[in-house]
Amino acid sequence: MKGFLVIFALVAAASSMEDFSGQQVLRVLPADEDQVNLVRELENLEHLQLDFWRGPTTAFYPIDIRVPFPSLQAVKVYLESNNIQYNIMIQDLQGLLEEERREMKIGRSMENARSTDSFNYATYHTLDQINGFIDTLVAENPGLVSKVVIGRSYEGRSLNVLKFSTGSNRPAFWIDTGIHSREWVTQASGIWFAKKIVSDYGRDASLTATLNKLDIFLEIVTNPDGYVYTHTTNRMWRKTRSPNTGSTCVGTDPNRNWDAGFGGAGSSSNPCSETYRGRAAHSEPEVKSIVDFVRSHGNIKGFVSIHSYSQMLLYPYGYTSARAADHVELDNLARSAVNALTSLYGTAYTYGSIITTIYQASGGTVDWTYNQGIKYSYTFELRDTGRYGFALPATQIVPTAQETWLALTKLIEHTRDNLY
Ligand code: BPX
Ligand code: ZN
Repeated sequence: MKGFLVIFALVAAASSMEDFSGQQVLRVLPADEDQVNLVRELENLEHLQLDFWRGPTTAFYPIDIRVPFPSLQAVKVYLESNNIQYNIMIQDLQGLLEEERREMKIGRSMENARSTDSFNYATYHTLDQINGFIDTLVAENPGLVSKVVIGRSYEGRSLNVLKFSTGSNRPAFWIDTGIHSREWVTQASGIWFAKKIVSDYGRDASLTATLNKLDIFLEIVTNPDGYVYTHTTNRMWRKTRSPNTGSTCVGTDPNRNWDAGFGGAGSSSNPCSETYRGRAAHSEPEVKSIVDFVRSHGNIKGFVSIHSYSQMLLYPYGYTSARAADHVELDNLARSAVNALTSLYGTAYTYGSIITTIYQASGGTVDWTYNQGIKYSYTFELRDTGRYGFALPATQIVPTAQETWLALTKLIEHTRDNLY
């Protein structure tokens, strides 16, 4: 009887999870704008259920599309008959995700939740495990780290922010990871950054000087409802989990929901779209909580919002092709941050304004923070460039976090040394 119940529980748990069997991720290479537009037409065919992981943008920029099995033949025939070049980036997405789950079970079985020293930074974790890590880190470092709850998610989860501080009323630097829930390497990197900060304080001269001048705020799971959903139901969930009136489609893109060019090009009014902007600016509690926090703090000098994938360091603007007033300074600092990042493992990054480097996107996080007067506003797109995309193997977590930290350090030091 007990054995039967265990098997039943396993089958039930497995069947509640979205199955990606037979699905592939195609990389499409449009040769001209006509081909880009032909691919755009696929986007409008809702019955195909395509998930655009990246693009479409413009000619020669690869477009990565997750294609459900029933649509695969039709999409391939469409591309071939229009002479559009493509290759299969991920042959077997379900196989990759099953490997990811196997690795998680093994990886977590080795750690001792009671200490951040025995935490396994090289595996992916659930929300409960990350919240446990946060509380343990605070308990271990009472004079340095505290937890600030800035609000509640749509489903009522606490929005936890780590505060690293050695004094009061300091100017601050903000970092968030995981605003798009499926970008798992970002939350995992956020955990590693938190441990790195407490390990370096009092040992590394530059980080110590930073924390004697600036507070650092770090929100690791910025979209907790989405993150839980990626573990329980659909590994490829990007948006929030708030319902939309008049639609059966759930969720808003929290990186199109900010009051900066809200509603403009590069965002969708369709609740079924992955870039749905929401019914109004700041409609999502996950976004509004940060807005309220930034406003009430009043002295945030640097703001970094971390995504994956594409290997890019981006700065405003995304909603307009107008140059930011600080364009030259932001660009020079981006170059120095990217050079530092690349120096560790040779990982190639591009950098520039959002609209010129990735694509036009309205209602994005750092366009809003920049317009609020936070000069050092940046977005990262971490590893990789599409070989694994959102299903980045856990073996790449620590190297990704390490190289990103070198770039982040450049941004933080420059902010520290150029307070305004
Ligand atoms: C990043 C910052 C501001 C506006 C857009 C971006 C790109 C980001 C997005 O479309 O929200 C891309 C991503 O990280 O969500 C997913 N991806 O393309 O890999
Ligand atoms: Zn993202």
